[in-house]
Amino acid sequence: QLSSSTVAQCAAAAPSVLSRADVITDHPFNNITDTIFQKIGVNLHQQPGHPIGIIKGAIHDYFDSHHPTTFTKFDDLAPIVAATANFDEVLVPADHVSRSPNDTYYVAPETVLRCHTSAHQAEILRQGERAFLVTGDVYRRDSIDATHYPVFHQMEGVRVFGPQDWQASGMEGAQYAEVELKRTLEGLAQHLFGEVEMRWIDAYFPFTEPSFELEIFFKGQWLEVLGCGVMQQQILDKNLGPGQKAWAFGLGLERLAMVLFDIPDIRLFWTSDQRFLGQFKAGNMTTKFKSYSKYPPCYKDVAFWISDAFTENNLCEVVRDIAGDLAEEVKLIDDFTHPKTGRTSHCYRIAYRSMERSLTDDEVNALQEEVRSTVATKLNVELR
Ligand code: FA5
Ligand code: MG
Repeated sequence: QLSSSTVAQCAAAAPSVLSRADVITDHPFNNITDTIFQKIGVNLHQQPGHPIGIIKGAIHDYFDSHHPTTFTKFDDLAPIVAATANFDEVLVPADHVSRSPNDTYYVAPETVLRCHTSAHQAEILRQGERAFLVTGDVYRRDSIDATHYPVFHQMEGVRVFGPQDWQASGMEGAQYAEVELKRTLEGLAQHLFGEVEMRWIDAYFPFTEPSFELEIFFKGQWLEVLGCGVMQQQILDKNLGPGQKAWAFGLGLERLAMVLFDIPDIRLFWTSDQRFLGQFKAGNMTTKFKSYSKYPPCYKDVAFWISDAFTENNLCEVVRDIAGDLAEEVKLIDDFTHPKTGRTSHCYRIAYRSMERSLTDDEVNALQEEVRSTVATKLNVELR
């Protein structure tokens, strides 16, 4: 038995050095860019003074001090996983959109950058763990804005119950798990935020039933911070044995940190600027981030006739690979279908902004030119 403060190591612990050639190959299925490769191994969640590390620590504290069960903690599992672990073992249907290379980063057809920490549920259940927390970096091809980033951090929690747990309560096992899940997560939200407005939304995940999302009211809108539910029986039966019930949750650490510390833009987590990092201290939950001078954004539009194969995620990837964190937002501002030809034109507005300095016109124009020419050659669209 590991003590609750020990972070469990496991056979799949991340190698300290991954070479570019391990991740970016010329396999036709490979869709990993250098921008993404450079994030692997940074492990913000392992830096105790970084907001992501501070949040992880606070959640660990909550489970250590407010929950009767001892949760085994994993935070060093390699982000490159078998596609079967990421999808099949958590019952993601064969035709589910998340499997598409438009949404997920593939190293090869059988290997992906995990798109959620749920990729580790089955393997850890097979090791016989009944209560565990897994923290790690996860990767998704996604849109670009203040709350979405292609690399972010999740924490997965799983808690298994046996009949002795629910029989005394007079509830069915599944109901007991649901009640205990919501109590645990509401308690967590209160531990992190004190009084905060929150609401439960019905949701769908292939690996839980029923499923829920928790939203927190932040800067005038509801922000989804986690997904959870009662684990599908099949996953438990197969990996742990029959007769048990369990809950599981997966929460977004950036989203929680943004609410807790008042961090306005998800890109800030990746900066090395001491004006950001210097504001946070290990164990300190009461920091409110003070924006340093915000440099002005620069907007550039690009319009083109799309083809059937066009996707917004592919466009965002092109922009991100060229502009990196200088790309603040990519937004569709016009969508027009020509009445005669039936062709569709999209116009996107790209906001360029640095969190660290003023961008020059020349610099932004050069980025935009490169975006335009890459869009034209790589995305098979016709510029207007
Ligand atoms: C999942 O990833 C499920 N695996 C969660 C889960 C686990 C459900 C166990 C049930 C049982 P979802 O895609 O909604 O669900 O992501 C979970 C959380 O990650 C979100 O609530 C949000 O807080 C965060 N998140 C999702 N996409 C992004 C993104 N692009 N950038 C930052 N945070 C994100
Ligand atoms: Mg969701």
